[in-house]
Amino acid sequence: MKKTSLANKILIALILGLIFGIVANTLFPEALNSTLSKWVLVPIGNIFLRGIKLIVVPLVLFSLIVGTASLGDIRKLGRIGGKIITYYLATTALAITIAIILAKITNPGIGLNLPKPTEFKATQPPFIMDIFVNMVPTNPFDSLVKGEMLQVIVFSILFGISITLVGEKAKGLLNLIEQANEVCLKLIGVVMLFAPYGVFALISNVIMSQGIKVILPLLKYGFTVLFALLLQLILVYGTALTVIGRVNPITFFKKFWTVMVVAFSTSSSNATLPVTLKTCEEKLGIPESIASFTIPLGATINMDGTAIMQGVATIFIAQIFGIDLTVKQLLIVVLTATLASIGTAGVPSAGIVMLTMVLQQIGVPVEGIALIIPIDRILDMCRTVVNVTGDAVGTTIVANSEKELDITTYNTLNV
Ligand code: DAS
Repeated sequence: MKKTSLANKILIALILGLIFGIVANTLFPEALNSTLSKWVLVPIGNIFLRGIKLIVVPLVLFSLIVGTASLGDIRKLGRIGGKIITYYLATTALAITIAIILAKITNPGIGLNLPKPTEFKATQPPFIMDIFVNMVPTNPFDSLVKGEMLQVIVFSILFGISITLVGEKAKGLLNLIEQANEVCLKLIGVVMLFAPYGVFALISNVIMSQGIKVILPLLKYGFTVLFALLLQLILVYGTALTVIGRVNPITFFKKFWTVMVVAFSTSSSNATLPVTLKTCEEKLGIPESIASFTIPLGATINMDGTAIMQGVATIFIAQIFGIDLTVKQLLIVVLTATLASIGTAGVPSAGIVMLTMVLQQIGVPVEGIALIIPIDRILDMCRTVVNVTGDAVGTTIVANSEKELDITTYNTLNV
């Protein structure tokens, strides 16, 4: 009998998880659900999440050093860095614009009219410029231990550049790091064997605990976000792959959907990073030297899905407090949400934390966030899919623009 591929096992686990979650939420007594969740689903889900997270820091460190060093000359690094950062900023700004236009059409918050709170009890979000200043680590070992991804990225890129500048004398060190990177990639495969169980546990636990009922009152807000995410996925990425990347977008999504399932079930770009890298290099024909530079960078600074949520949430919360945002305030939302998505960590619900920064910049009561938190878990799963997909789309486009995309591998479906 043909062995079921891991991808199919993950899809089956996703479907079974959704069904089990709905059945449990509808038919099982609350006591049974909480026991199941506490003793079975949460532990299994957390083991899977921790399993993939344990690889993230060493993988980003080694893959970025290898990626930066193997790009060869600094000029090429600058060229690729320039291309990918331009793409990331452009698609994020486009994502927020789509989100704001859609939210102004659906007006999700009109009619709820809550009284404006007297004072803000906002958690103090980081000052925008601090995000850029703090990117440079004072102690890379401390950043590695704490898993501060932006700082790990900056250190890895600078270290990789330095290896290139040292040249032949650092060849042995580079080989060692390349071997460590290979081991990390193999370790992903080992951990991913547990993925079907982890995906089942994560999905069924969220649906079992949140259920469909919690979504109803916020349906309009939720569907506006979901529709904007869908537009970004199909319209923006489909067009970018076809027109700029000059590759078949259908092929891309046929090969990338397992990564999207992992992103959906983990709600974490960081946790999905190992699978994104492996898929880009083995299925999409993207050279390691490019993917290991652009994917970790994107997982941390490129979050189109998060920017969409922040755009729609800002309009929604302003409307529920009867605040009509001016065009100037909307432009500030575009800029702030772009920067906020750069500073958002690739972990569950990080986008909500940074949303406080966007709301404060335009004087909208932060308390409104409490309304959207109940359905944010489900939306987080969906926006993480867009975050991760945007990274891989940009990487595919840049690889092809550098004439380094292995188009045969890309076009071969059963790779
Ligand atoms: N869950 C985050 C991620 O990993 C995004 C977010 O919270 O908005 O991409």
